[in-house]
Amino acid sequence: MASARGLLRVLGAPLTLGSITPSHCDLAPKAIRDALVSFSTCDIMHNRDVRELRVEDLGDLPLAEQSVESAQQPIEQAVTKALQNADAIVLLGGDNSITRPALHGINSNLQQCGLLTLDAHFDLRTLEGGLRNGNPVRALLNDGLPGENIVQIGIQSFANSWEYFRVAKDAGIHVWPVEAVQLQGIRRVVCDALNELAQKAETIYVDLDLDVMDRAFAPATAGARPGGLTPSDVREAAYVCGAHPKVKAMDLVEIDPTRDMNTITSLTAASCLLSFASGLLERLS
Ligand SMILES: [Mn+2]
Repeated sequence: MASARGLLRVLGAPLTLGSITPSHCDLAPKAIRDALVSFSTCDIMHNRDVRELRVEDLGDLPLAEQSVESAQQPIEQAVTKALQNADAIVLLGGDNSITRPALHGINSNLQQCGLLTLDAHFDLRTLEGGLRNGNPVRALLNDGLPGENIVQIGIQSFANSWEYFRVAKDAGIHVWPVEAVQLQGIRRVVCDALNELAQKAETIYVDLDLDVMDRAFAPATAGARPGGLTPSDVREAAYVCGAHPKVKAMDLVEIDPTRDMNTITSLTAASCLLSFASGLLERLS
């Protein structure tokens, strides 16, 4: 469309060697892009065609063979560059170890950053064994991101240890167990979380780990458990995040397409990208 407005950049970050359970998350950017073909651009709910938004796909960073440590600087720099003149970016992971460098890339002052995670897990494992997909939030706390600037939505009972729950509480992280999200409704919880973060931060990073979904909907992730969110929940969350003026980046992580069934997980990730784009149009309107 000639009249396309705004700018959303899409960047693939196929890092996979951070996975505690060996994964093929390096194949996810292609799987998500392929899944997009199964959708139209017509948002019925919001009476909007997402082709009204200008979108640039920057392709993939060459990360598939990289260690998490060696990938830090390339991801951070690429995110900073991708955000220039853009309203927001969506990162196609890769495993969850991309979140730390990507957040650094949106704002070099961590005091000014907010982090919203949609994830079944705290990702607060210790840093002793190096950077992994199980410890990006711990690493960011260690880097100086204030715990009060973090909200974690969809944390699953019986999927996290007391030790990490205590780390979250001691750091002042606002935790939304998945049961509480289901009682309150995803829209209200995400809106409240973004408004809470916006009071403390200039820029907000959204980490969408697809394992926040029920295992029935996220077979491509190693970490999903029964009792998680639905595809409509994460799609709605992505829309609300796209619409919020302080959200600069959202990642879609932890998809291993070789484990997927009937492409359900990749399809859901692709629909989250479309919903984020539609939300961004609402932001720009
Ligand atoms: Mn995670």
